[in-house]
Amino acid sequence: MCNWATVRRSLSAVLHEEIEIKRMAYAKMTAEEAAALIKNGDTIGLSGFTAPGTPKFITEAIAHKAAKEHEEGRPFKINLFTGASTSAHVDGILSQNNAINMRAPYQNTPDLRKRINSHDTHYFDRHLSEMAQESRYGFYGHFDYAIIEAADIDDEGNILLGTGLGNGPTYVELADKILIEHNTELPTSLYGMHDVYKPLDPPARREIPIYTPKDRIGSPVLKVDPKKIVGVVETYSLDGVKPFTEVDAVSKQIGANVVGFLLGEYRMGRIPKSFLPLQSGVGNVANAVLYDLGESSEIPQFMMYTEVIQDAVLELLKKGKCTFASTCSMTFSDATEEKLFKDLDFFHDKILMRPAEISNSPEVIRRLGVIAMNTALEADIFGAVNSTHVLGTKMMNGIGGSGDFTRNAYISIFSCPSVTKGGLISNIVPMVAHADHSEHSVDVIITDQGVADLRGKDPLERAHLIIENCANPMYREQLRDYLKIAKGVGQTPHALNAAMAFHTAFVETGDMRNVDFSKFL
Ligand code: 0RQ
Repeated sequence: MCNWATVRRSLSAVLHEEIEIKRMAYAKMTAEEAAALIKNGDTIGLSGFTAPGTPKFITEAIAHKAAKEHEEGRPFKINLFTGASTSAHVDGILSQNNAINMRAPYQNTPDLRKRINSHDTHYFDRHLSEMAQESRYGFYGHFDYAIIEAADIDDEGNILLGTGLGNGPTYVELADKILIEHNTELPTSLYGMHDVYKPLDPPARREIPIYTPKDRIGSPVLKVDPKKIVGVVETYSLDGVKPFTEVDAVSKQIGANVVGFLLGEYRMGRIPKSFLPLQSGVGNVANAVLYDLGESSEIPQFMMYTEVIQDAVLELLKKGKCTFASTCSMTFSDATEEKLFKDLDFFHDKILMRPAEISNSPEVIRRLGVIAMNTALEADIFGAVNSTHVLGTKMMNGIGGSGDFTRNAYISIFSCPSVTKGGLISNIVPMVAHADHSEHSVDVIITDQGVADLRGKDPLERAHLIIENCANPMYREQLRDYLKIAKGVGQTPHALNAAMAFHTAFVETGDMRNVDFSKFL
């Protein structure tokens, strides 16, 4: 058994020589030396969730190694498993060098997106809550290495993690060998902000004992077998997350509509007086919604049970509007990350980082009554949502955690602009070209035009609400025409030969407004 008091003492002594001496127990190496250990075909699991907590230097060195191997005519690709998306230091540079054979469960970099869509890289996007346990079940084969970013490590294999956890706890258990990136930019006073917990697997699985977002159930450090650690690379870097762009008018309007909807629910008593924990996806709209919630004097203090907290949340915590955030990662821009580190004493007991299978646990999400707010690429008139495939075929990012939260939330909200590309694309379509979230899981659709509350509505009622409240006026007539073509056949009327007419109009003419339903009448 580990003595946490001793661990805490040794971790907080990082500035003293004592811990430096202890760390000598592990082989110190450069990122290049670490990369030299990696062989073609190796399977690697990384710590982290989005850029935070994700290694940055060894992966770059692996990319350079791949480039050299390719130049010399030898194959070199790795299989790469993470918690979620990574960064230019991982998916970006590895994809530029065509060094990824298999990738899961989520990504968001343009270079990797290209490799996936051109079949250079195999990719499967998985519900993020499932990745760790499925790796443990052996679904994804043998893990050769885990690469973990650490704020500190002691000689007993107790790792103080960085600003994101992901599936690190599972990957260190499964991998033959562990490489550590010891990032000295990360303050050791992060100690106490992690809650590392791994559930037992079936048939031994018990409840995950989280009853409020604040509940701590695991360990403040990740305990690994020190004999597996084959090298420690000293690094120094912030996470490199870009700041948000100025919120545009459309995002502002969506944010206002989301807040208006939540306020209405609150006034009607359908959200309890003490409010409910919020989950918010990533991106500008999600950030705008949170800022707006912070501005509303009627919305009471709330907590978050989410997978990612962005810049807005730090401000809400500072103001006291958000009182606690349970998350998998602190996806802050560098400027906000610096603010956090400077004021860590204040934020220390207000943020808890958990592994992805806990931050995204369907069991906990359902128990806590989380209100989920995610972004759609497109939604159809009956309420199905496409989050992943542009025009039904091209992978954008992946399902990420949106499915974990949507399916299990107290209320599941999807928002998106009513049109994209200056109106060439309607984000409300007759039938989604790829379905990630069915109408059974989606409760509310919100665009800049308005709100469609789908709860308790039958399919035709939903269609009318979505067309009249959420579709852009420039597309409403065509959507009404589509319903006429469908002629009320069946409970969920579709004209199967015309269901993709919006998408085909875009593919053929570059503008969905050119949809011509006359041939179907
Ligand atoms: O294209 O890059 O060429 O400008 O898609 O669209 O409006 O910038 O939206 O960045 O908020 O991302 C669903 C992708 C939205 C994201 C998605 C084009 C549009 C633009 C991006 P450009 P925006 P956002 C938490 C939960 C799944 C995972 C998830 C996502 C680009 O939110 O990946 O929710 N979600 N995880 O022009 C064709 C349409 C389009 C379209 C937009 N209908 N057809 N192109 N675009 N709508 C996070 C984690 O899980 C970690």
